[in-house]
Amino acid sequence: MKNGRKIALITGISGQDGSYLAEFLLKKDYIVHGLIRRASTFNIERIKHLLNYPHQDEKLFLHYGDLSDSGSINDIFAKTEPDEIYNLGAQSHVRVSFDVPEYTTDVTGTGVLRMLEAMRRYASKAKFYQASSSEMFGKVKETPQNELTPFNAQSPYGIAKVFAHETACRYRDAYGLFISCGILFNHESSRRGENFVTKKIVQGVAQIKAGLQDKLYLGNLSAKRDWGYAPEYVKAMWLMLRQKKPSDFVIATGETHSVKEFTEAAFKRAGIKNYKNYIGIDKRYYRPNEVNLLCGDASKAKKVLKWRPKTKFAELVNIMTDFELENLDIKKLSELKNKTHV
Ligand code: NAP
Ligand code: F7E
Repeated sequence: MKNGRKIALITGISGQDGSYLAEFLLKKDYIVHGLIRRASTFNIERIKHLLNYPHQDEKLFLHYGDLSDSGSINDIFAKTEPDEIYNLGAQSHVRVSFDVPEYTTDVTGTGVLRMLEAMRRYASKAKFYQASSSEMFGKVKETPQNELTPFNAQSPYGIAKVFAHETACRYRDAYGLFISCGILFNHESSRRGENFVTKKIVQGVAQIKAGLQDKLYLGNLSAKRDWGYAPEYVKAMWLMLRQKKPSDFVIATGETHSVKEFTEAAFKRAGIKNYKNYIGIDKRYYRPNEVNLLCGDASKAKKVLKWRPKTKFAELVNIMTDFELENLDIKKLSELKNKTHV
């Protein structure tokens, strides 16, 4: 606490969730510290509007660090003295985790151990949120999946998240630390990274609508996901840290839809008929192991956190498609046209 204000530390602040969470906490008058990593281009597009947050000083601070570097993590903990830690940083792309498995394991898995060790040393009274994932369920053992469903991860990313999740739970038990894990199912928004399927589809639709692209190339259209709306999911993270006791919570809509359904709905929203004419299949986008079906049961979150998903599939597709159509930036779209997606 500083001058009666809570202090939050967010890793992954430059990502989709980190940007919404920073916004949410700043509105609640938190002092927010974010860990960013050095890149050849300054990568704070999603949070730059928060750097001059209105009529406040001492609101948002960014620090260079890396989840693969324990020295930088320890320094940030010691310097910022957080009350709440939101560990959202990760190499978060499942397909890419097959290409860089060791790196993904280091950042998405061992990175969490580094964060927990820093907490134990410098912030043992703080509350910690770990970004766990429905990818831990992998080839699912039951449907819908809840907090007790056994894990069966299928990718280096999923396996790293299982390691992170189990480590977080054991640190909670062993050291009596306040650590809660949110097992979040897919959640999307206009700020979603461009190489995740929903964003790729709506951007492709906008380009086709603008006549800049003939076809949208995708991978496995039959995979099914439980897609929710990211701004609602970051509120659930905060609610988890408001509880008397730490625990784990599934956050999901309880609906599952295929990639094909998402694609069809997005084309329809843009007023493009016969969407199949514009779709191509490219095997490059298939994964060595696929997770075919995810569908979450968020009953515990509904009961304990009083959290409910408001935005369901159809509205989510509309929000994302409308955003792309309204923000048609011809120059950017032309650049995108030549970009390789995964
Ligand atoms: P995202 O948009 O990919 O953001 C990932 C963040 O992690 C970015 O800020 C990224 O920084 C940072 N990061 C990557 N490597 C790092 C490293 N070595 N050290 C420090 N920071 C690093 O992911 P998201 O969708 O917001 O997801 C947030 C978290 O929730 C992730 O842990 C993800 O695995 C998990 N999750 C996401 C979903 C989902 O559907 N979105 C579902 C379940 C769990 P740069 O900007 O520099 O790349
Ligand atoms: O793939 C299929 C693909 O990359 C969804 C991350 O946030 O959610 C996300 O992981 C599905 C898969 O997300 C393409 O095979 C078809 O079945 O959008 P995605 P994801 O792998 O579900 C979980 C919960 C996380 O934790 C992760 O961090 O779509 N698919 N065609 C495609 N996927 C991509 N990326 N590109 C395609 O062209």
